[in-house]
Amino acid sequence: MKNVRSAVLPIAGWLILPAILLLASLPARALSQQNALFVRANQVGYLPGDSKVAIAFSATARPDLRFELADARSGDRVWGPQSTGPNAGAYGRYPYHYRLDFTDFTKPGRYTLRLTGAGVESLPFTVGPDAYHDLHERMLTYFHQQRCGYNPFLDEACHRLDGRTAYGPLPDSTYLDVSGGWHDAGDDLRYLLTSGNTAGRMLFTYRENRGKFHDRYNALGQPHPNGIPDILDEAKWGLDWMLKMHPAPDQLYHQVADDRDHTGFKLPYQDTADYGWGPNSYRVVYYATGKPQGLGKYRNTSTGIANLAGRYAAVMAMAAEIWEQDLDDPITAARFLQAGKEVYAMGLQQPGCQEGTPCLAPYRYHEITWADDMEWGAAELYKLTRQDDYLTDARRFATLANTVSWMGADTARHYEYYPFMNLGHYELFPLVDAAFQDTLTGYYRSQLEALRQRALRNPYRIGYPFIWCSNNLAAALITQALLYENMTGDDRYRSMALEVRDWLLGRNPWGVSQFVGIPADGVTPQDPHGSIPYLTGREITGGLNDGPIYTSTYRQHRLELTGPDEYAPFQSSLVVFHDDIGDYATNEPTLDGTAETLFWMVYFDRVLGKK
Ligand SMILES: [Ca+2]
Ligand SMILES: [Ca+2]
Ligand SMILES: [Ca+2]
Repeated sequence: MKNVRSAVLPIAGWLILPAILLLASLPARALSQQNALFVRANQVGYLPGDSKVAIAFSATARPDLRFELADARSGDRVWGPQSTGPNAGAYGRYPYHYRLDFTDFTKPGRYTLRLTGAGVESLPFTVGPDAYHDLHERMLTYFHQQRCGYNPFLDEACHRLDGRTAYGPLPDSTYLDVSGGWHDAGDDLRYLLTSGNTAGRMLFTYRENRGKFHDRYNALGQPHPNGIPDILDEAKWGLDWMLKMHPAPDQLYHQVADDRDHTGFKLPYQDTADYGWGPNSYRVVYYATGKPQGLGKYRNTSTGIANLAGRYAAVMAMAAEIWEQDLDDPITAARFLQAGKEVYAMGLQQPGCQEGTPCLAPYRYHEITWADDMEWGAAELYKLTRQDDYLTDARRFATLANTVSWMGADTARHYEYYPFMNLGHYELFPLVDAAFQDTLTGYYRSQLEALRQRALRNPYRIGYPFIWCSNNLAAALITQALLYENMTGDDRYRSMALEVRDWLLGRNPWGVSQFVGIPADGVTPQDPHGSIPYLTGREITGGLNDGPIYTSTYRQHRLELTGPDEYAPFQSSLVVFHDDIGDYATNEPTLDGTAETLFWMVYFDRVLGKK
């Protein structure tokens, strides 16, 4: 969840000068808008077989514009010049956009894209089968610095007194050991809602790409190999915490701490937030009652726990299979499977959604879908147990989950349709007859088609709404398009997925990759919102921002930027993005959004890249 209140207080001294600084520091290009001409490409690059479309945009019509590719080192032209074609339409504040298609260029190398004779050039990028080489391994270090308990990035232990219970079957404030897991975003809360999905995305990514992961770190995230793929070490950190959140066969806790956390930037091991037991002391752990909760001014509208329970079951079943088969650890595997079965049964008893629990502010994770999660859980449990009840359930929940999604919608509440794509349909697919398989692929196709229709309306081919965490939607859309292709052999949505991938990696109005530090030599977020990057000054490599947001939504939150906006020429009345530590709406990396990208980062590297 967002570090909602910390954003308003940092660096008071900077706030005195913004007008002067803004004028002084705006790039010269902003001061001559009439002649403004820009080009954007994916900063990481393209596989040889990818559709490859860069974007040029301009304040004025450029009917004679041409473009070419140059060798990044020598500057020699290697392809083109080629006509840019007609104006692809307005976007944001620029009325002219040109789609620069160089799909037929496949020769591996490092290149830039130049607007011929205009003195405008893209950042360098790779074309080649290794363009995505090992990016996912670098991204895993992001999760190290999110770890609660022992944090290997800081080499410090935090929140060792978590927690004391609320709403639980035991008396209020009973001590329960729920240390571990991951902080949720730039703050120090921990949610089963997002962490369960994060562990699930890691296990899914592993299972789809067995044998393709490095071992450079141990279980604690220290740089010593331990014989276990690092993606499984990371997942295990979350799994162990999830087991603690399920301390008895019929009990489930879902959240540690609440928005009282938002007292400003603080290192996790020096947590000044006070939950009634003094600063840097015990924090509250919430039981999943499936009913409205809130200890302060605000309450949620929870109706059940099946969203959390279904995912919990899916994750534990996947873990059981991997620990048994790949790590030869049947004892741990049995523990995972037992936990999964128990929590799944709790989900059957309490259909509906457990939302995040607010306290002082109304903001919360507002998930309303649960059939998707129960479908996923039932499908995974069936794979391990072959008990018919699970398959019957999975089919029933699949029909219920259907096409319910943000895909194709203009807007949605915060995490309303979570996770942002339903893995349940994909996991159920191999378990059912051909007719039901057609139904499942039809669900995916109808969602993707709705997105494609919307995407065709703008030059970037972006069909998702710019609600809060738009990058999470983008990441999920790519996953779904690739999985649909796996299921059907139908690649009609691949190019849409690539356009979205390219947006995330810098082919957007601001020209900023949405991943901190990826690529290493690119233009990436320098001032992400979060305590650790702010207080240590260190790069939290791999973190995916929450991303661009509708300007109207941004204004509602009345955020204060802490410095001049270096991307001011690219903000518009439609959508904004700020590389500013004060902007927790667009520039705060998130645990689960980052996890969602792991699957396709590996896919572009180890599957499509090696074809
Ligand atoms: Ca390892
Ligand atoms: Ca859901
Ligand atoms: Ca900045």
